[in-house]
Amino acid sequence: MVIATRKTPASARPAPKRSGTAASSPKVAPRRAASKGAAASLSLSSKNYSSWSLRGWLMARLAGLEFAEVVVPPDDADARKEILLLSPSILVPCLTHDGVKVWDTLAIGEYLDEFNPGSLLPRDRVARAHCRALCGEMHSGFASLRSALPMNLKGDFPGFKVWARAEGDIERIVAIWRECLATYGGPFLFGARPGLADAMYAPVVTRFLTYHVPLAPELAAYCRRIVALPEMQEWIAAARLEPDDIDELDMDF
Ligand SMILES: N[C@@H](CCC(=O)N[C@@H](CS)C(=O)NCC(=O)O)C(=O)O
Repeated sequence: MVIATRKTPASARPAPKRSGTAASSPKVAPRRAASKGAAASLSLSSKNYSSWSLRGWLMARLAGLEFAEVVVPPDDADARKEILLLSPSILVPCLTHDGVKVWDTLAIGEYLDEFNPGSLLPRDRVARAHCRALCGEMHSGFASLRSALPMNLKGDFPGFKVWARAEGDIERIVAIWRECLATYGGPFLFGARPGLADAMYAPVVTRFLTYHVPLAPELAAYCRRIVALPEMQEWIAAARLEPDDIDELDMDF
């Protein structure tokens, strides 16, 4: 079996500079947590198309976990099957760390926040409940947006006509982002540093950019801020290197 693994040595990279108040906040958990000596791996599929892979990967990076990527090759059916079977859900992402296997992206996010407390979830109980609620909303909802505007980082579709049903999803997401930025003061959804909510909504950000969804200036600025994160730049650069002729995958993007 061919498993493409790539180590992402968090400790070997310089701590990313954050914009706005992010770099100056002293009261947050260090982004680069010690890996506690435990080997970790995260299964992923296409970086161009797989929104769940992006969410899980971004969470792991934001939590400072050192991990190897186990990439599902699009063109090798046997290897693909074998990697997907590493996860009880037969889906990516699936995190393996310190004798623990965690699948399903939201569970991975919760696990990572326990690994590095405060790295992904707000420390305040009320804000944490709010964060969990809107991450849950992303996890279980917005089906119209997901099917009408699939993630495609290499795509660029100016003038794209958004299906009416997806408009409702977009309005709700705009309301969520507005409320978060107003309540917690930005520049990220829950304040100074990007966290679980930003990771959950990151593939929505890229969809809005890919399909040129018109946004108010402060929300367009939020989208630019997310794609400017060094982690996002790294992911997008890798997506651009993927072959163009990946067959349309039968998955929930
Ligand atoms: N609810 C799951 C959804 C995961 C999911 O749908 N993953 C897709 C990729 S985006 C998948 O693994 N599809 C199977 C495949 O790649 O063949 C989660 O939160 O992780």
